[in-house]
Amino acid sequence: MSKTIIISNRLPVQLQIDNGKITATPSVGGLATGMKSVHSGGDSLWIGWSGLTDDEIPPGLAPEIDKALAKHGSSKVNLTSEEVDGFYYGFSNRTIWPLFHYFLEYSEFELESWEIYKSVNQKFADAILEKADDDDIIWVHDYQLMLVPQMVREQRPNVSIGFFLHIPFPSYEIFRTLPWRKEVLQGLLGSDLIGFHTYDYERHFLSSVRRLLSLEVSFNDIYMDDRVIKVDSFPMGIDYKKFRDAAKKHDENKAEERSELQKRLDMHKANQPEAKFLLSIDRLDYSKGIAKRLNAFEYFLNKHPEYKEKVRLIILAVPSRSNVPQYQLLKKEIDELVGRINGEFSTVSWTPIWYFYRSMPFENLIDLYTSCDIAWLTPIRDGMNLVAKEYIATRTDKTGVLILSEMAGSANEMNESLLINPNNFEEISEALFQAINMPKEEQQARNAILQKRLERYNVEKWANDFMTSLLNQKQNETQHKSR
Ligand code: ADQ
Repeated sequence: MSKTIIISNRLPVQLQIDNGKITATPSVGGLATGMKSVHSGGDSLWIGWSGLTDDEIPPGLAPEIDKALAKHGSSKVNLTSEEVDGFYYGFSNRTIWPLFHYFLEYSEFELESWEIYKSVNQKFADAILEKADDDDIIWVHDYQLMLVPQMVREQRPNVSIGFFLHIPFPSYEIFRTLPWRKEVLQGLLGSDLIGFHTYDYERHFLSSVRRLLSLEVSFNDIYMDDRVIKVDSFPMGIDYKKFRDAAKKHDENKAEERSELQKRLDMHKANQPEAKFLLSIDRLDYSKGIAKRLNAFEYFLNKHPEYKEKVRLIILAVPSRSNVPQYQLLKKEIDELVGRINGEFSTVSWTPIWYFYRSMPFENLIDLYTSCDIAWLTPIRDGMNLVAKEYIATRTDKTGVLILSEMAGSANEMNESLLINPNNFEEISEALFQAINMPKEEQQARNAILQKRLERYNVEKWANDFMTSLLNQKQNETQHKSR
């Protein structure tokens, strides 16, 4: 019987080592939840890095770790700290991430980290090859592993391989600047199916394939040797029910069950019932446009002084990649901006920005989503942006306004929100004004449509659609070969 092998940089399991005792707990992230329907039972295996480098694993404990992971259908790829530096912090996050998000000036082209990226991709491919049979289905995730499909294909020509990119695929004019552009495309083309969040990313990819590899492309099929590779878009959804149920439970919480954060939010709301809470939640990443958003907030307060003491911006920034210099600089810039804006506008009874630099437990995310009147998300580029979808899902009474950058993949499916260009402060300021003054009925009418869509195209549907398309593609390819 064929099995499914999922492969991603990180495993969907958190490891803890306490006095030689190992515990493995499943992660709660979007990908892990979304893949639940695919990664279930004994016929599926997830391969990835455990998050611990070789020198962080206490001697003799490796077999115990393997056993703990096996209980969660997972198997680890071992990486040294040099490999993590070159492959993850280096090529993945200093070359591909900035380039694919159109931050060309941040992208470093270093031969050494490219070489490590290749060798680590080979390690992941070898881990698959060790476990895979010819009739297995392999689903490779994201930009850290773009060479894996071809590496597996070379050794197992008949296996079924799907690849999904979680970040944007840039236009040809950007992609062509990468010194190893052909190798990356060839790596991806080892797949039978290549999936993107949006039609635009798909189009950009096909254009690069046509122009750099001169392959025949017809609609969304690529012809290479005797193979046909399908390219398609699969917009990722959220676990709608999980967010919905959590918000309903939150609504029913008695006073003593409320979190400290919720109590604070309630207190401020009671003191200033007419004040509006704006919310933004992102990883601290330059692609998310946090600094621009702060500048736009300052612009708004200057343009509409009547809203001083009447709006409060809550910024939740999750620490991310903090040993990459660009991220350290960004952290400093945001700290300074928040300090300056709060210094300029605060009064004895009002601080315009509440800034949290940390990860928060799920319950507190729900507190914020359900308590804030407006979600304000301004990425400069974003593959999808799930926070926008999560905010809408938690609005049980259908109130709330979403202001969303048109540069986020999710903007394609969220036309009923207020879409803005994150570089246009005038437009953002108008959207904030509109959001603050939007009648309740209008909010509910917009959100009713959005919620219906999000409930239907949830993360489980995303995973199932991809798998169905991969299976169909294999059949089409077999027919193509026998012609
Ligand atoms: P990310 O860039 O991480 O993902 P996003 O899609 O917004 O961006 O997902 C972030 C997730 O982290 C959300 O599920 C959110 O709830 C959670 N989160 C955010 N802040 C948190 C906090 N402070 N504490 C705890 N959890 C927090 C990449 C791409 C995106 C793409 C996804 C999925 O960059 O464009 O949407 O993958 O493909």
